[in-house]
This record gives sequence, C-alpha cells and structure tokens, in this order.
Amino acid sequence: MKNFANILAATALAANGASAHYIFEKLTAGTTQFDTYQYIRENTNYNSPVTDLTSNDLRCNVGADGATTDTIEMTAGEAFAFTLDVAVYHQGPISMYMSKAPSAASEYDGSGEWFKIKDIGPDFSSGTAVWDMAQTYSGTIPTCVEDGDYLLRIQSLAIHNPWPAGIPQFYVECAQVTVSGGSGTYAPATALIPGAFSDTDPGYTVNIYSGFTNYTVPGPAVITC
Ligand SMILES: *[C@@H]1O[C@H](CO)[C@@H](O)[C@H](O)[C@H]1NC(C)=O
Ligand SMILES: [Cu+2]
Repeated sequence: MKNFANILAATALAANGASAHYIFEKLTAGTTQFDTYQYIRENTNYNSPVTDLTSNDLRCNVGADGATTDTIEMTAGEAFAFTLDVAVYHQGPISMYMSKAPSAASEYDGSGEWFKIKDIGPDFSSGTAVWDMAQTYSGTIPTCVEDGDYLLRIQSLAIHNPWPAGIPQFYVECAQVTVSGGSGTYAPATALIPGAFSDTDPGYTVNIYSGFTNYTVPGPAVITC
C-alpha cells in the first residue's frame, strides 16, 4: 500500500512537471497554419526549457534537427506566427530572431550571427507589469533582409523564479525559411547564441515581484527597416 501511494505521488509529480511547460510547435506563414513541427525543427526534450547559458541548445532547443525539417518559402514583409501547445504562463519576455544560413537552412547549425526582429516586453502603463501571455505570437519578416535561407527563432524567456535562487528558462524553437523579395539594405545589431544572454543581464537577473518598474529585454537591439 505504501509503495502504491509512492507510485501515485511520483506519477502526480511527473504529470505536474510535464504540464508545467510549453512548446512552440506550429508555424503560420501568411494566413496558413501548418501541422506540428512542419517547417519547425522538432526538439527531443518534450516541453522542457533550456537553462544553460553556454549551451548550443539555446539556439533552437535540444535535439533540433535541420535535415529532417522542411524549409518554407516566404516573402520579405510577410506575416508569420508561432503557436504553442498551451499558452505561455511563465512571466517573461518573448523575442524573435533570425540568422542567415551560409547555404541551406536545413544544413545550418545556427553558429553565425543572429539579429532580433521583435521583442514583447511587459506593459507598465497600468502601474503594474502586464505580460503578454498568449498561445500565438505573430511577427513579420523584415522587408530589408537579404534574400536567402534563414533560421527564424522564437524565444520565451521565463523569469518567474527570480535569479539567483531560481534559474531563468529559455523556451525556444526555430523554423527554416527561404526569404525572397528583401531589399538587402539591413545592417542589424547581431549577437551569437550562446553569448547573447548572460547572468549579469538585468533582464535575466531581475526580481519581477519586487520594485519592478522597468524592464529591458535581453539580446541585441531590434532591427529597424
Ligand atoms: C531599469 O532601469 C535602470 C535605469 O536605467 C537600469 O539600471 C535597470 O537595469 C533597469 N532594469 C531592468 C530590469 O531592465
Ligand atoms: Cu514551466
């Protein structure tokens, strides 16, 4: 009976752990939403976050494999969205990045320069921080990028367990995109991943429950074009 109770407790914990996170699993390009992991590199860590600031898994998540992922054709200026299995419910910023592949996106490991195309930080206009906790986040392929293959990356940086007692969590996924129609006039601020985020970054270390009145989203400046 004791063993049975232990098993029940362990099962409840496991179920709780499994439901405690989320995955960006579906891409929408234009107005078409695709199947789970179609054009998105499938991760192998279920819905768990990446927490190691030095890991290459920060780029596209654990086990993300380009060779088994199709690449979608999009035009510069076209809208896209990432949809999660469940809505985000850990407080923290959402960011979107791109990195140009030297050749095919399917062969690219994300070791090159990344630039940021969107940040969604907290809204302090009501006097307290309001985070955009959604199931779908949309963006636009910038009109000024060069044509070619890219990794298109979304990141939820969960800072609900404040550093240093807690470890911020990165929920990330990458889509593979071939962009056409871009002007190629961009000169974005870039960063390497890992490298773009550090445990001295106020957007990483901040305690959102105490004296929280402003917030700077980690990473390079958002591209303007
Ligand atoms: C808030 O603003 C101050 C002053 O500019 C800055 O030092 C601090 O890092 C900011 N906090 C966050 C969490 O971005
Ligand atoms: Cu979680």
